[in-house]
Amino acid sequence: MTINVQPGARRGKVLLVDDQQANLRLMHQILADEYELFVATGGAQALELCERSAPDLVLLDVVMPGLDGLEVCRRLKQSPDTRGIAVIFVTAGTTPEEENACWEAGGADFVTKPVNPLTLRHRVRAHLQLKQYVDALHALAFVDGLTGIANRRHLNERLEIEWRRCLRSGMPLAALMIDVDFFKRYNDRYGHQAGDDCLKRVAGALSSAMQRAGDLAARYGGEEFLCLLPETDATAARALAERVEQAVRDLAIEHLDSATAPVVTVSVGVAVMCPLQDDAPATLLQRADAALYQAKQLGRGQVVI
Ligand code: GH3
Ligand code: MG
Ligand code: MG
Ligand code: MG
Repeated sequence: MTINVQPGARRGKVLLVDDQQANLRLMHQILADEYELFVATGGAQALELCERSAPDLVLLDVVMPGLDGLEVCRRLKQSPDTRGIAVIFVTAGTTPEEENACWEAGGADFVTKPVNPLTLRHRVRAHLQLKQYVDALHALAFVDGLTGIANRRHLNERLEIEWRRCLRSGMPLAALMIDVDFFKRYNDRYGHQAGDDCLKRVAGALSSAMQRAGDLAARYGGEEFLCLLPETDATAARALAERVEQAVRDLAIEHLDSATAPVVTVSVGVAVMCPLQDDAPATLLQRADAALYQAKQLGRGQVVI
């Protein structure tokens, strides 16, 4: 995630959704000079574009055949990946009930048809600016300042969400607790600045090793990292842990004071649980931490599950 607190610095991405070509053309004319535009003629296509193109804002028709605008908005607000997209309804329905349905579905605002070009421009501008501020705050609150990956607060939030999801589905949830080996010696020999650079590169290697959109790599604290892997069984979790361990080795960051290898290595503790009603999410992390302790005891630079 990029931190961008300067409103207007980036061209906003706006998705136009309407089943009537004439409406799409009109909105396109009004906004094309200011924004990067995407167009969908139905609800299903709109959802697909939201996932693929990650627009900042959607101008959403309410009445459409198939998936209508209200349902599209509800689905966008349900998914963590698309929840942050601002939705402005563009609607001919102006009764209190119709307006209320737009708010209830999760809309940020609405514009009435026939569209007044200036109103549309100003509403879009205002909501995009608001979204840039929200994104910037989100980045400050949920991203680790040194490495740029998720921080512990972000991890804890996602852990709660994924835990509940797995509780409902009965699927396993896996966690990798990762700790850099002999990192105190690394700092002592190469300096704190080099230590920081090393942590950034390790974080980059972890992020790259994550394969699925739902996987999360986070800085847990100091030189410890945690990867959360939803719907992942022990076999897959072990495979990923081995890959992570190798990926850090392959960075080939010199560490002549390490007792495992002349390069920076990590120890990885793996835990996999099918959440039950009586367990708490923290149990998963405790088990991963216990496995990590074992990996350290066994000589470091290895995976224990
Ligand atoms: P082990 O193999 O048992 O994990 O040994 P270790 O030396 O890695 O573990 P220990 O917990 O003794 O030391 C962790 C070190 O990590 C000490 C601390 O100064 C360093 N550290 C923690 N956070 C940062 C950071 O943000 N930047 C730098 N450069 N060093 C950090
Ligand atoms: Mg329509
Ligand atoms: Mg440690
Ligand atoms: Mg360590």
